[in-house]
Amino acid sequence: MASQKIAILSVYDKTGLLDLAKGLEKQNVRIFASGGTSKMIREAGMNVEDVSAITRAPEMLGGRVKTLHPAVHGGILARNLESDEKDLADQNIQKVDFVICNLYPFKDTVAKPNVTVPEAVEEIDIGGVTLLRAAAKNHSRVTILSDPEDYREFLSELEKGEITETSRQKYALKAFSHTADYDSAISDFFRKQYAGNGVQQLSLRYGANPHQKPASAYVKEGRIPFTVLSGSPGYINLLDSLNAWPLVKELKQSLGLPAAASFKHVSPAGAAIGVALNATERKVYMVDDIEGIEKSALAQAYARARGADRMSSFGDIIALSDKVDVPTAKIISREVSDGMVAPGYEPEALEILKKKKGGKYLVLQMDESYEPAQQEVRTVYGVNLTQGRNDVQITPQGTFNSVVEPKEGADLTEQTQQDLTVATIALKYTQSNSVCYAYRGQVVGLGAGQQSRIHCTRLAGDKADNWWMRFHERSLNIKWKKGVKRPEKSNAIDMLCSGQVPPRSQFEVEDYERNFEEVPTPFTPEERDSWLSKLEGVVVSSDAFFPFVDNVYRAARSGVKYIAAPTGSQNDGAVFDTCKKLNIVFIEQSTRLFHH
Ligand code: 93A
Repeated sequence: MASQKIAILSVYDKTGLLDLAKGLEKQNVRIFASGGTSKMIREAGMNVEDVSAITRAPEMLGGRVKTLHPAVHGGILARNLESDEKDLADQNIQKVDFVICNLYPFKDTVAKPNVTVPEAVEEIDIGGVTLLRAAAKNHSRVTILSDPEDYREFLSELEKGEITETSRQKYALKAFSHTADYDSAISDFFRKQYAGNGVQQLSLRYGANPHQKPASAYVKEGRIPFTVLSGSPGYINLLDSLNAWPLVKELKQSLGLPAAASFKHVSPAGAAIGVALNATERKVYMVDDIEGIEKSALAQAYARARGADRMSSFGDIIALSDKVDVPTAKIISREVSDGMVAPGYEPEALEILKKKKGGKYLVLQMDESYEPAQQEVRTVYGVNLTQGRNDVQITPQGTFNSVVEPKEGADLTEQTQQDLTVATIALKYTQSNSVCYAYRGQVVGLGAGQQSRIHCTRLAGDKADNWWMRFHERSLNIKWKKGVKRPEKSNAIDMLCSGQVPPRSQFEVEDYERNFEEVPTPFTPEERDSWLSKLEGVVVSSDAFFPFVDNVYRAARSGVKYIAAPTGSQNDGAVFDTCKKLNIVFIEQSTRLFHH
């Protein structure tokens, strides 16, 4: 006759326990159980022995040691090996076949308001986790049940004789997941208690919206890679900062010049490297009065990044690749902005920034040496999604040397490769679909987050056009009323340059016209066309292939002479032919760069 099977039961949640015990008893399984579990079974009139009958030691330390004993774990962990059998025989230990265990309610306890560390500590299950792990480890022989939902299925299999290998595997996986989840709840609790705010975790006021509470940022190991020097970051501030920082870091690495980005809603409004500004650019970007700007490549990079689309940059998060100097801080100090991230700050620059927004301006210092983990994880609607990080490097020569059209004699200058690099690195951190126009080391038009590619190409192209209309003499020589603020100026210039004038309603007219000493004449379609035709040498990059030739037509309207995009569309041939007809160089950029 086969030897009697043995089960160890130790459950906090006693749901279904008596039915399970009844089923085990019916199958002639010998039941051992820890204190409370055995009491419940015994009081229901069934046969049960205390675990102490195996350990020959009483439960002690007020229950902290119940099942932690070699007699228990030897019986669970033993394999069907001669040497293991001998060890068990020498110690007079019997093999355990089934372990049924669920853990102290640590999560529920710490979810209670004002829970103390001692209260939480008492709910850290040690013996139960050990039972689960030991039995799950030895699942080739032992069955581990950690979920009362599984009792019924287990019993019906047992009635038929054996627990199948597939079931044992399934239960083992469940047990391992249970302990992993349990441990992460414990480390989560202690991270909040002991790591100190801002070290390994940071409490946030709320998530994407004020009703999304609680919210925090944390890393599982080590330190958060930034320090809060001023203000307190919000959830979206961090989404922006943690996308904007790698963008400027990579621009600097690839192009060797200081770089800047201006982010809003997790896409760049602008991004640029520190190419020297000419006098007109300084005026258009509203930085012509900044002392020392010509000596600071970083300040010029930010002036360009902010200058691309001043409307979209309103309330931005700024990322800078280099230590922030005074000219850069001065530009930032008078713009409407939410916060910034940079690897360092000159003391005087930091003083200027700390005064912004009545001391509430967010200033983050990034740890330059920080390298994120290779694997990214996020949760969407309760489901974890993981992927390898997008660590592809975009470099001028490495990425943009494969000219598809024209077949011969394409003129790919260093400037072109540089601008393509700026556009493409910007796309790498832009919500898809995305298309970017760049010129002289900066983004001049970016279309983000559109479901249709042509809409990205149009949006970005229209932005590039507006940007270029700002260089028109009429825009440059606007006579402002005294006291008109910078955002109001940006708004009025945008109205004029994007063809929104003359305004329609009387209210709108009044609102618009009160900005000017002398109201500028709206641009006629002919004036627009004539000025736009003067823009040349713009580059375009796309985060994925162009499915239709309309994208090429649209790009060509904004002075585009170079397009870089992945290939693979059924329409590739037509796209190349259209480029050829319009005298546009098509460069294959072989990596798709969707970003979400
Ligand atoms: O405090 S413990 O970590 N020490 C132990 O040795 C131990 N063994 C099982 N808690 C221990 N358990 C847990 O006790 C089980 O995980 C289960 O949640 C609970 C069942 O206790 P009782 O049978 O006394 O109700």
